Amino acid sequence: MLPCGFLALGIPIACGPLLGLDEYVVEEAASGGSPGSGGGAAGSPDGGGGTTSTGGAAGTGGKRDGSGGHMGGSGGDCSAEPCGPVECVDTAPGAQLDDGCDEAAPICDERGIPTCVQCLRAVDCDDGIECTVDRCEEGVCVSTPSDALCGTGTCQPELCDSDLGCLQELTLIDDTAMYGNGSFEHGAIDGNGQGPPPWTYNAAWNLVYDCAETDGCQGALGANLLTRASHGARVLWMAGVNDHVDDTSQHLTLPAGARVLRVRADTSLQTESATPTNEDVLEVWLLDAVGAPLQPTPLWRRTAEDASTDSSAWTTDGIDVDVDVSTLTSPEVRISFRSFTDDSSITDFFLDRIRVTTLVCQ
Ligand SMILES: [Ca+2]
Ligand SMILES: [Ca+2]
Repeated sequence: MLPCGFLALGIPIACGPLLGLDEYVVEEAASGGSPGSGGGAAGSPDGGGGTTSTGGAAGTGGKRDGSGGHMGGSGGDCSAEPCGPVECVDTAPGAQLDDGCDEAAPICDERGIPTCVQCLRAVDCDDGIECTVDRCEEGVCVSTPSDALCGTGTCQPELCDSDLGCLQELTLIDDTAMYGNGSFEHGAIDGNGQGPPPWTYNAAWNLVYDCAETDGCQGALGANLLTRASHGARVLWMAGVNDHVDDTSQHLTLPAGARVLRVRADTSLQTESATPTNEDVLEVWLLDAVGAPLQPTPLWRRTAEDASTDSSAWTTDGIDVDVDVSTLTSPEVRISFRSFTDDSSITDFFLDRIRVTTLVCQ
């Protein structure tokens, strides 16, 4: 270990890990008493007598008030840490705000060149969420959600959300007939613009098509760019004609304790023109039981500008949006997929594998 300086009576002060250990002990001790007050005169060789932790405290006190330590040492080698400029002084116990630091990084870490950090130990990083593992990594707090920690939480838990704590994710719509037929594979298409259930379709013609029978559905991009389903054989085919409004929706009953509604679907958005003058739009809305919007804006929105002019490929989870439902006054809602087209340049909005879940704490 390199000596970094000498105190008045020629007692060397060591740099690096040894000093760091001493300073660390001081930080711990400070939370139970007054930092820097013990151990006699600053920099005095009899302030503590060497390698005990109280001796370290004395040395730290000296450095803090500038009367001793490395910068003031006589004839020492100051080429090694912590001889550089300091940005802070450890003046407060534990994780409280030290001189020279701010709320974002309140702790003055005096191991090495004094530097403001978020934390020295994991206990400085408690985020108040029961199921996150809080660690201090090189002065920065890292909180990692752990589902395993939700076993005894206050919710009926399966998942740890890093903001909300332990939650259970319940399925409202998936690709099964029991849960909302989100891939449109179950039940009849009746030919009169309705079916399959339990979706409600508001359109003059069918919106669900079997794109396997014809080995692909032909949209605006033509016969060389046929569209198939992303799951099963059928797709929800919104828009596809000019001057039209299509709506596909389903009633949902949110379970008690629902905090977040999560809506996901695969998308294939295709258009003849992706210029701003093509005003075709696809939106996802959360509505109340009689169809009035529960939010001032759609949960999700894409236009013809977001659509492809040369590909019928699917985007997995092209729709992936969360909405806070914790303050809704009624658990009875509708999830609605709605398209609007203008009077030129055809756009096709294909959807499939719609999934809706809710994160619950009860
Ligand atoms: Ca499907
Ligand atoms: Ca258009």
